[in-house]
Amino acid sequence: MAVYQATTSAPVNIACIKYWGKRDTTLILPTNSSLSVTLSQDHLRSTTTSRADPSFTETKLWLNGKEEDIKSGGRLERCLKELKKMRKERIEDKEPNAPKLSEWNLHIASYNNFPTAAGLASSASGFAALTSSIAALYELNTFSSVKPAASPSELSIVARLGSGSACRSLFGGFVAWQAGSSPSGSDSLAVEVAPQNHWPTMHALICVVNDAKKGTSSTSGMQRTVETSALLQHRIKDVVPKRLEGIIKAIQEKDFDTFAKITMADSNQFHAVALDTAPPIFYMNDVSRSIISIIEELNRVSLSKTGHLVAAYTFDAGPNAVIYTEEKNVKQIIEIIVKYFPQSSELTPFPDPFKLFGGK
Ligand code: 2P0
Repeated sequence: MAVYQATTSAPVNIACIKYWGKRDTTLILPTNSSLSVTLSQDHLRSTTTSRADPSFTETKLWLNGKEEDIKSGGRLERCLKELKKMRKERIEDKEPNAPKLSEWNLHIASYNNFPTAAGLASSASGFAALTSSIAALYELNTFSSVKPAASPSELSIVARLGSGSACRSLFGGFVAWQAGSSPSGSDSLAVEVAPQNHWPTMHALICVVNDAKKGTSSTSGMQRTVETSALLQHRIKDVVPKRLEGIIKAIQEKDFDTFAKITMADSNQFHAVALDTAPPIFYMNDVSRSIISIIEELNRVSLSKTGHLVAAYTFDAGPNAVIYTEEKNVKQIIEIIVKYFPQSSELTPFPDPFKLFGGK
């Protein structure tokens, strides 16, 4: 008896131009386009195994070994429905011998190798791994040797139904999520801006300031911002389009100074719109702000000596910092961060406070 099972993994991505706000909360359509870097090392990944079997009486999901409820009409159900539809219409209806996997229940098990929901983008890698695992199980990416039944951008639409930022983790390297304008969401998808090997000297250092679960979830926080922040409207209309154009050009030209300037400005504006929300949302803490001061000072000195910046900080919906820097500066940045925030690895198991790990 054949076994139908697939395991894939997907990494976290860290946005340089932030997604914050939905124009459609069910289809997860954003109010602005965004751009991120997908980390390539093994530290921050979700790995998902999916199995389809005619004997399964219901579809079940385990997250980090614990069974989770599957909410009727929820995000996971929408992803599964879409993947089953693709399997049926693109493979089973065309190929009479293909097993009817779309009619069978699934057992899905997913693991994160890092803290869940600590502002380290666990939903991004989680829904990306889940989508790619079921796509592999359903042979959506391999069925035809001429053209896959579903392209990575089409699969990014499915991952987006699970969590907005997940669509960007379907690609490696530098990735844009185009907001799109169709009410159906058919053009709200991820595209590759440049593969990782285009700029192999680019590194991301993750400083884990706090790995506790965050206070205000991104999903509820961003809708409060949409409802109450006037600054968000200015950001959507007047700021993001120009920044997106600028950072894509900077990536294409491997212009670190422009990349860094735009990344830091966008992180700061994202936290400004969080503060402009009623009631206000605070994601950064004093340690986060100290890291900003350290990087700003390093850049000021470097700019006066060499005419170039050395690093860019960015913060998501939590206090943890991600520092983008080029390979030649990694050692200097780690040394200075560790000097200000000594590691205590013998006292705390992974992840330590202020733990740094590099990733391209
Ligand atoms: C981003 N964040 O672009 C931004 C920056 C957080 C700050 O995407 O409701 O977890 O599942 O679509 O994807 C967090 O939002 O929210 C996020 P949902 P998601 O990476």
